[in-house]
Amino acid sequence: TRIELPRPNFEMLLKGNKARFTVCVEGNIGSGKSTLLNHFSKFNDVEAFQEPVQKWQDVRGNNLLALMYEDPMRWAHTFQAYVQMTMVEQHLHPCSTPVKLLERSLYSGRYCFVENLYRSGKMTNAEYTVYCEWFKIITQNLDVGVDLIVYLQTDPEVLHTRIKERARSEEQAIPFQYLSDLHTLHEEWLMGPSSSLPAPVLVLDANDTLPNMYKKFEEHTSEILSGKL
Ligand code: TTP
Repeated sequence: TRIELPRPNFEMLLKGNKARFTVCVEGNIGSGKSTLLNHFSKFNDVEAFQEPVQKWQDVRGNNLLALMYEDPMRWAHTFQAYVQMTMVEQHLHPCSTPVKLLERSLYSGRYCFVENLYRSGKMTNAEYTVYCEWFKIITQNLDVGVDLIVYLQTDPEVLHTRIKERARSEEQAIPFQYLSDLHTLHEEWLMGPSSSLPAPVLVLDANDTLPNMYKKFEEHTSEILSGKL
């Protein structure tokens, strides 16, 4: 007997999708991505998709984020594979407005976090290869393009203080070196002569106070809402 598998109704998905362009917000841990998303979600034309950290903290009772920080050699690949899956969901999710605003993307998982875990020996060559093969299949076959990247560029020293202040329990043992390595990879990917950039980059200095950040968001509203530099 054949099992009837449910099939996605692509026509419905396409009809439900009104997005004309996709903007994703990138930046190191604690750089203020959620603040930017909250600010722009007030606009009628924007639907903002927050990163699903809560999902990573409770995969049928398993806190994958905590496991990854406690024992990266054992859990980094499982965690990043799951992050990649939830990112695909965000990219493909129908959007009810012209502007789709994403917190992070498939690409920072690949070029910043996974690259860092591999280079620091926390992912084996086999794990890295499997992850990258999935990434390639996804990016070559699914509609996961972005039109503009907003990069919240922040010094790792500033982030270290902010992360301690916000006290997300899983992150309390993050060493300064980890933030500094992630910073280098964000810079390599977004500021260098990169062949792996999916879209043009708007760079905002995000070392500033909150009121000053809101001013910068306002100054750059037209670029962010038009998806163009
Ligand atoms: P971030 O994606 O940097 O989100 P954030 O909440 O720090 O953003 P902001 O303060 O700018 O609003 O990271 C969330 C947590 O998940 C953080 O502990 C890093 C971790 N993480 C990975 O380990 N691998 C990944 O691929 C991603 C996307 C996050």
